[in-house]
Amino acid sequence: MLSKTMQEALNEQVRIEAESSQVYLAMASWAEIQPGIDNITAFFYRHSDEERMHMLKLIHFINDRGGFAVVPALKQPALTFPSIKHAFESLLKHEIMVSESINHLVDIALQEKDYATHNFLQWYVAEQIEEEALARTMNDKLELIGDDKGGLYLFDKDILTVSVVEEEL
Ligand code: OFO
Repeated sequence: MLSKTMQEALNEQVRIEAESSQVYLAMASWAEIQPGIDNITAFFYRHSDEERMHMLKLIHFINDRGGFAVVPALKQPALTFPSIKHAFESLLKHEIMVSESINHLVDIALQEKDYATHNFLQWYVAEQIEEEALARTMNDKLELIGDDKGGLYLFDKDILTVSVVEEEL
């Protein structure tokens, strides 16, 4: 059985994962109307779906442990971006915020001596390491590319490889 404190904290994470899904969905919709970046667009759509999966995993866990998962109201995310580089910078910032939130949840699980939740959260800890690393790599590449349109063309091709690698993980 989840403590009230643990349940509230997990429900807050449900909101964060749901908002993450919205954030990346908005990036996908914006990217879709930019010319020539179909694979970046697909990456954002897929990332949005993954965040929804992260949210659902939490919802099932809360309900399975005798709690009640609350479907949250969501705020509207940023809808447009000055450039693709800005979108990916914002993605990295968002993932760092999510990692901090997961770490905070782990702290609470330990304080509550809730070892089942602590164990469950390790999946999220590992996932955040991957997501942050991926976001940093993409930002580094975009930094190198600068305003080079040919570079962006290759980045869009390259992101297909990232998608394949991610699916294999
Ligand atoms: Fe849910 O991992 Fe990104 O935010």
